[in-house]
Amino acid sequence: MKTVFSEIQLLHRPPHELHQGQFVPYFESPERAKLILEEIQHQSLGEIVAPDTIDFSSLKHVHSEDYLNFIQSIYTDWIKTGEQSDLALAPYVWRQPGMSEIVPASIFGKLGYYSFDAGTPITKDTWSAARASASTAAFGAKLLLKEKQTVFALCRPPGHHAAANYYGGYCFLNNAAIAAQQLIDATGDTVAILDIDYHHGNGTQSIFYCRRDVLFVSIHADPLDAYPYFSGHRNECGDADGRGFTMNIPLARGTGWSEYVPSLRSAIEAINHFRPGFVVVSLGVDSFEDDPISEFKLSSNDFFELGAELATLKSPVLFVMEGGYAVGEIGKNVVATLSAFANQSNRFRQ
Ligand code: Q9C
Ligand code: ZN
Repeated sequence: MKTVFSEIQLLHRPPHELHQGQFVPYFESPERAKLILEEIQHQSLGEIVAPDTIDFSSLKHVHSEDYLNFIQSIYTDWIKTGEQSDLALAPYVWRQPGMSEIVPASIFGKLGYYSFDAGTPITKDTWSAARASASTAAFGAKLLLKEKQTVFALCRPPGHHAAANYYGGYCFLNNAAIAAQQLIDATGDTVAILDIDYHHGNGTQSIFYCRRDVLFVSIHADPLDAYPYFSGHRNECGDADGRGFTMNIPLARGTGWSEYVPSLRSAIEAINHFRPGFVVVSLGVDSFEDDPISEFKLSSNDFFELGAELATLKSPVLFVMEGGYAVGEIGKNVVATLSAFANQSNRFRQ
């Protein structure tokens, strides 16, 4: 299995985040990606290739132009006001339904307008890293089309919380959505996105909510009890043309492998029934038992089982990296999933 990775992704390094009212070290650190890369090399998963840079017009197939302009320039706009250069930008006011939709002219007004949480700081290198992450996903899609073999897009910062016109949850550009759209634009085929990050992929869901060419299926912590709180309930199943093409499977905190696997199998069954041209797997390993911000109980061994179960998907698969914050085990857990997938696929497909 080939891996796509760009070093530029490592540049985004906020010093801290606002977490439950306190400043704590940023969980979504560049070390995460470095450790995954090292484990891929250590276990000889396959070749590692660098992406070319995605063009702005491809980003516009998923994100609104005004949002892209905002995320690209907000930090430099702020520096131009004469503020310190080593700080991280974060919003502190948001709009509720019923309030004005006029886009504010001020920096902090814009930050609130284009975001949904305060825990996702923007630094001088955020845009470069986010664009490199989107490039990694898009190049992964190209590689999948060219070589017709499973590809792993080692994306960072992650993407599944970012919607067409807002960021949050450590995500700025929706890498999985960008890859899916790339596959659709190149082939005219359909895509299923299977999101197994611990947190609901609210951004991906919202991007494809009214479309039937993309089936979005997500298994995640119940939003009654877990971030992002306002998205991911079972009754969210798509709208307009997309009604029936979003499927949410929320699970209780404390869920272990034996409770997880029936949901995983029904998700895979729904996807195989849809018969997509491609499957994009939003791979978060924050379902791990020792993840510092999550409450599922998958063990490192369970990630081998997870990879083997995913191999029952019947369409070509692009893996896109999302969350996972237990840095000590992140490499092991990701590579366990990918290598078990590769081994099972070899046995059952060819
Ligand atoms: N700092 C992903 O796994 N943090 N995002 C909650 C506030 C948000 C996780 C506490 C967690 C987002 C891609
Ligand atoms: Zn997550």
